[in-house]
Amino acid sequence: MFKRLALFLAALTAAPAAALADFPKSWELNLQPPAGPLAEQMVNFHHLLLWIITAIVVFVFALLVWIVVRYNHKSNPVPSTTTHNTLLEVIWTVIPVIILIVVAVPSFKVLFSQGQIPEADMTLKVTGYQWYWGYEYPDAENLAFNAYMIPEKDIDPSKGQKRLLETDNEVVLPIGKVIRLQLTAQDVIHAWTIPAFGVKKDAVPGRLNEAWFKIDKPGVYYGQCSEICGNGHSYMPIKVRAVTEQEFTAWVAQAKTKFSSNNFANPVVVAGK
Ligand SMILES: [Cu+2]
Repeated sequence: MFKRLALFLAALTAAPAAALADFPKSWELNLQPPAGPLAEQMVNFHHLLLWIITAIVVFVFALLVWIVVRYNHKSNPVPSTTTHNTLLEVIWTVIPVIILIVVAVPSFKVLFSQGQIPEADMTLKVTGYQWYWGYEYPDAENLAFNAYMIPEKDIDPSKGQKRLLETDNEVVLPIGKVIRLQLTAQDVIHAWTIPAFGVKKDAVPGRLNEAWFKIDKPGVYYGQCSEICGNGHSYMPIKVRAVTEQEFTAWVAQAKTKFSSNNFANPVVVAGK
């Protein structure tokens, strides 16, 4: 039985094949395959925890079974009256401490690599609105556009379009680049999330939050607003298309013309004026 369980866990923790579009699937088990270093770290940490938890559960369950079988009223009519055992008490204090250290060290590593933004190759500014997202590319002459969800009645499944996840404008980003994310909101708190990138950060009105990610695999990635922000909360998905650098440059050139009439990029505020 343990062999089976180990096989099952091994299957769970094995890296799934690279997917070209990462989105939630029916009856999905496990996390979405990571598309970048941050998500990879998180998934590895999750798997480490899974093994530790499984070992603890198996050990405690075996102890319980042993106690029930060996020390029930019938097989052990005269119970022991022992109350203290120094060695045992030291062991059951020290071992959990060691387990906690083994968990804490990699957990801080994951936390620090999320918090410390490496030198960024480009910036993407995201603004949350009730109920859509605004995107700005400050490095591309403030290229700016909004992304609204495509309503269910206009979804064409034959084109591979996904209900509640498709947007009218896609966020296009280059692979292999460190992307700094700047987040804010205009009305209430929203949260920008792409599970495959390992990014989830609140977009708060009046504040500028920062996060970063790097995408290793080209493809289409989906996420959703992850902060309950009103009755349109479930209708502000995020769609990112990760492309090569050349494709990205070509897209920027084309997008500048497409979105040239947009003028909602943040006005420059000069102190004292
Ligand atoms: Cu929202």
